[in-house]
Amino acid sequence: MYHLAKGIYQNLTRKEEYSVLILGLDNAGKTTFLEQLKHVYSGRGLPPDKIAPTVGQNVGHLKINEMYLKIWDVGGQRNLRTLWKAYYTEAHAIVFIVDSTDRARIEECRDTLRAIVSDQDTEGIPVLMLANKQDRDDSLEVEDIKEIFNRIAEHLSARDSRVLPISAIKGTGVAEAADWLTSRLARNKQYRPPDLR
Ligand code: G3D
Ligand code: MG
Repeated sequence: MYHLAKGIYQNLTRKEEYSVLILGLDNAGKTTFLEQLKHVYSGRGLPPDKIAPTVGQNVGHLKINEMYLKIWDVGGQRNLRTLWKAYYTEAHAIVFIVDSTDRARIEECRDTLRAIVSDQDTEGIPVLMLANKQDRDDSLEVEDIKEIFNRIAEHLSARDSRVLPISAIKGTGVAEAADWLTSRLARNKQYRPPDLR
């Protein structure tokens, strides 16, 4: 009887959880974005001056718009990028962060995104591109970023994708990004169902 009751209880309390992968070149603002999400949706999160370059990974568990998300921020240095692939099969969505002020590496950024979206393990999952650092005067406009990424549109056509402007440091656009993400996770639920925890 105890075991039956325990089993029923566990079934009722199991949560659906989605994994979101935050990718992008090093210095794009991935960790700042994750900490800002934590700040907005859980009241916690590190202040920007306490964020060090990421070695390995950071994970955040957040409830956003009634959905449980496990958000992975994986290091973006070139030698760490080969590790990303290991996360693809588990991911329900990808957030790709672009440093809009880093004109010198915009091509590298585009090539990196192309490699991600042409990998068969990411097929069909929503991709949100965030043009970060929009608070800076020297940042590229979101339209310019879209133009650059248009060239990989053929890899994105069969799935949901969007480019949105944000400032991870100030929090501008972060709620809109989270709203887009959760709506697309829900829409894609049949295709890539959540994990039960
Ligand atoms: P990463 O995790 O992608 O490697 P970080 O990037 O989150 O560590 O951020 C890299 C640098 O960019 C940090 O500056 C951080 O404060 C800055 N940054 C992140 N987001 C924004 C933003 O929206 N606007 C501006 N102006 N800066 C941002 P430091 O100086 O600490 O290296
Ligand atoms: Mg980092």
